[in-house]
Amino acid sequence: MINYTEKIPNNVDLGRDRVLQRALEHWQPAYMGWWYDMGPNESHNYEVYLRTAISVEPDGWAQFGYVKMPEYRWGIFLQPRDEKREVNFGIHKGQAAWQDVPGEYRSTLRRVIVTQGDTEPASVEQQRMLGASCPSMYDLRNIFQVNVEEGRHLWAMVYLLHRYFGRDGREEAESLLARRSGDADNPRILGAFNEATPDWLAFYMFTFFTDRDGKFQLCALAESGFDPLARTCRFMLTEEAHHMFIGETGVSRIIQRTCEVMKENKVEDRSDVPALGVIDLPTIQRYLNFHYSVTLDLYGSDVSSNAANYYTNGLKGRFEETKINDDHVLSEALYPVSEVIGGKIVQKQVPALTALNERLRDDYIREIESGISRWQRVIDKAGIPFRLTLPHKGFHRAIGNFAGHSVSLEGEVLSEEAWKKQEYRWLPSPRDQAFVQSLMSGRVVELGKFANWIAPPARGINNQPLNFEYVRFN
Ligand code: BYC
Repeated sequence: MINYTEKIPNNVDLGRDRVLQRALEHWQPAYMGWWYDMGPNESHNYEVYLRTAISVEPDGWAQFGYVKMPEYRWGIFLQPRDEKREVNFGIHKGQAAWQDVPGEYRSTLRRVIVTQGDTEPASVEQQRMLGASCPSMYDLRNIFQVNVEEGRHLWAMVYLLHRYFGRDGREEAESLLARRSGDADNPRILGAFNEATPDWLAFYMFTFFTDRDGKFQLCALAESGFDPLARTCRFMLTEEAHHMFIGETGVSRIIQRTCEVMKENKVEDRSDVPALGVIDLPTIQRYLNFHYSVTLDLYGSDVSSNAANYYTNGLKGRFEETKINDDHVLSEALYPVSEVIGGKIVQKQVPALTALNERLRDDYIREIESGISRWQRVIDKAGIPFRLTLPHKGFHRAIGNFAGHSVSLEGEVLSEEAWKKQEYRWLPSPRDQAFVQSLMSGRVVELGKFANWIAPPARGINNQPLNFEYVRFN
């Protein structure tokens, strides 16, 4: 169980380590300052029907109730330790999992933890203005739930930095509150976390695509030989699942509403759809193309010596490492990666050890494909002849072997000029964005009411009805 009587709720017996406790209590007001500045805009007095973790056990960890977000009990929760856990891959395979940071891997581990930690406040910053245009109280509550949990994920990484990395760790923890998403001088570390999330379609796409990168990266880190990192990521994953649910159902509900309105109005020509106040399917496809391609970049270069070193040294594993049936050392194995040579995309085999980013990206793509087919079913059920497709892996990429090449949706290598001509057939144009935002010009918060452009969800939160007061504005 989690101890909520302390200033910082935790299940790591924080009270026994006074120095650490004081350091974190010193960071806490800085975190609150950041939340007041960069957390959801004008929300500090709202009472929100949120779930809070009460136990790290898989059953019954959540408790629901009204909370003012600045009073949310952010804290430090690790999955319980398995005394028999070992390092399961790389050159240290078979050793007892490390309870402390091995000296030689200190700076590498710190960098990975900082990169992970940096994404959490970044996403809160990206989403901070969306409350003003929410499509319902249900959706407003959901975005706030995501935001407070991302805040907690930041706490999770900051705990590791303070507990295991001394003074450098404390400095990194401060920098995590100083960088800002999209800031020209002090941006967030990874590309996608500096993009704007200007509207709710973008928010749902982000939670479907980008939070799922979170899932796969956390799964890889949950295999780490550094046990405290593995245990904290395991607990974070339970929260991540809900964020992806919000994304998948959010987009699905938008598609459903569009299809309903098209059928009601017997629309034949797609260009008539926007006039009906819903988002046309080609615009949804262009948003999908954008969020997918930007998220693919988050896996890093296709061939990466960093990734090989993380693996060899037992710091970051593969997705479901312990379920894979091989030597877990990868000294001989090969893996295919794509490359652009002479205007053509070709595949070549490279040492699997160097292709671990690509492998994780491929695992991710498989899961994305099933999600897209669930969205497609909504369109098929309505009998509308439209196919959602995933762009080619090389489309609109800025990191890895495809960076610097102009690849079409179908995977044709084009001249930059030819690509530019098609850009706004493939990616959201300023006009698309202006249109989507025009539908979301104000918030919808009457009990049980939903904006015209989105269908209600199948059920409410925690078995509450859809007309439940999920947020009290005071
Ligand atoms: N943008 O060998 P390379 C989440 C840098 S999302 C900018 O290709 P490596 C969440 C890279 O840092 C999950 N820079 O890459 C979701 C390196 O720079 P340095 C976040 C990039 O190191 C939603 C250089 O390029 N967690 O949790 O193998 C809401 C060459 O590196 C990018 C993690 O990412 C980019 N896209 O892998 C809230 C896990 N890609 O160090 C939360 C931790 C690469 O040479 N991070 N670079 O200066 C990692 O494991 C690795 O850092 C990466 C990159 C997989 C990101």
